[in-house]
Amino acid sequence: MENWLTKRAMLTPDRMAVRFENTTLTFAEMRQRVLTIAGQITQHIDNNERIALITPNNLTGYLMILAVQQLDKTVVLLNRRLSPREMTFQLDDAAITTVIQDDRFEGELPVKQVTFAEVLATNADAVDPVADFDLDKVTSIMYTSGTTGNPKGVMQTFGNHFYSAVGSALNLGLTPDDVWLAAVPIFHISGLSIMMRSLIYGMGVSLYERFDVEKINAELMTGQVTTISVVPVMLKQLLAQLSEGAKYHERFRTMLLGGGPTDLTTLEKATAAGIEIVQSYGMTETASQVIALDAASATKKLGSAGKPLFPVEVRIQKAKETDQVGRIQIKSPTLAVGYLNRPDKYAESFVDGWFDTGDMGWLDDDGFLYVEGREGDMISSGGENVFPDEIESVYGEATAIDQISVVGIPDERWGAVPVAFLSFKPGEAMDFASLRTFGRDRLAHYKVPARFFVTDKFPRTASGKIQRHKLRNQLDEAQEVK
Ligand code: S0N
Ligand code: AMP
Ligand code: MG
Ligand code: MG
Repeated sequence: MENWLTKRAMLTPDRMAVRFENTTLTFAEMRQRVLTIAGQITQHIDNNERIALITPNNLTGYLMILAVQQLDKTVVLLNRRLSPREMTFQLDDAAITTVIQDDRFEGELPVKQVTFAEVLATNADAVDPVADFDLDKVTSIMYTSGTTGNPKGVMQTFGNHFYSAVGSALNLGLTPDDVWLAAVPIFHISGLSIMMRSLIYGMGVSLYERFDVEKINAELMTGQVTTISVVPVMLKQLLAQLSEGAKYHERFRTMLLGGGPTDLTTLEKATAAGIEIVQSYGMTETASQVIALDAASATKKLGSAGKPLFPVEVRIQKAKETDQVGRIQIKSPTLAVGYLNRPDKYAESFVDGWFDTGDMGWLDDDGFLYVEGREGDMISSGGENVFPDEIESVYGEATAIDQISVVGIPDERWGAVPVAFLSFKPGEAMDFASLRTFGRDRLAHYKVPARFFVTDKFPRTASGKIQRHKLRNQLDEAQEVK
């Protein structure tokens, strides 16, 4: 397929491409900026096929992602909230020697670190854009964690992004005036998919570096934005800040909600506020939503994630014929082509050609999917996935700790947060501050347990595995570490 940026700048050069703070770029202007930055990048990198970026949602990071595409290289997008230790694993796995980072990023990494300012100050010619975007080319890699083992680099092709954008448009519709508000991170597929839709549709993006609730609510009332992607906590915050009777502009038509479970009360509040919520279900491996509600069913099927998008098939694999709930499995041209360096691990996720999501759910008689949660005690904190095993293994290295087990508990602000039950070795102890610091030095801050409880009772299965759901019942009796 012809280079999407070239094609887009030819088709609709004067349409708004992206708006960030006080800057607005048309597609023609954006193309020029991107080709210049691509030239500047070449002065800093080795002859690597992959370029790693650490960026929040700012304009420079946005243009950098597009620039990597123009260099015919693969962008490795690091979650900016990860600890240097976690990033180091990913950089090593992706064989990265140079990372390009936002000026405000502070971590020290065992690779060459080049700041955005250094890149932008470089004297270099604009590059000639690559002619084609090969649909089979791996264009982006983002890491995802699992119940066990190390994070895996999910390899997404141009074809994945293309089918994803088309599937979304066939459900949500498309107008030449569409503008999509991107406050979800561009280092996650929730945000990157908005960038890809923008190129493919010729759609404007209103980019937000911070999830500024007041500003975003205000923008949704101006009619300058037609669509926004949110995770459940964002929806909750928007609703809480919305004043009684306030209405979003009539041109605002879709709030695409995904990334984690939403409680019914929140959905009902949104409906009462007249907000058209399109609930969706998707993951990094499916290059964003693969299941989504349509606007007409939004209130009829409250709580459902919707039906498979046009290119997608879904099935529920049940353990027994009589079960209602089973494993959600997907067939889709948006399915990533693999985990970097881990073909074995990716192959294990397929059952008779169906991708096993690891999530549980059921389909009603009309074919609507209801998601019932994920195997392996995953905690969804503000749209970020947190895996107890990973936290336990990090804290297992603390010399004072004998045993530790992590569970998720409901949280007013983040939906859910991890808390830890632990026992110390004889004669040893740590206070809350040192436990917290230990975690924050090694893990993304959202993974650090919010509270710690001392216990000597770790309920186990016959095979010796700790039963986390039983530990949660001890919350009220266990002694909290202060
Ligand atoms: C909710 C967000 C925006 C909160 O971040 P905020 O308010 O900007 O925080 P900071 O100012 O950076 O930090 C303040 C303190 O808060 C802590 N913190 C930040 N985030 C979290 C969190 N998630 N949980 C717990 N704590 C958090 C910071 O650590 C800091 O504390 P200190 O100072 O102590 O360090 C932010 O979390 C956010 O952006 N969340 C969303 C992430 C996301 O997009 N997830 C989705 C991933 N999944 C997918 O992409 C697949 C689904 C998908 O594609 C999709 C999803 C949604 C909508 C549409 C789609 C689609 O299909 O297109
Ligand atoms: P990620 O790996 O960050 O892309 O997160 C994908 C995971 O988020 C899925 O495997 C689900 O566990 C969860 N998720 C996404 N959408 C929904 C939804 N609508 N309801 C419940 N969980 C969801
Ligand atoms: Mg994940
Ligand atoms: Mg995040």
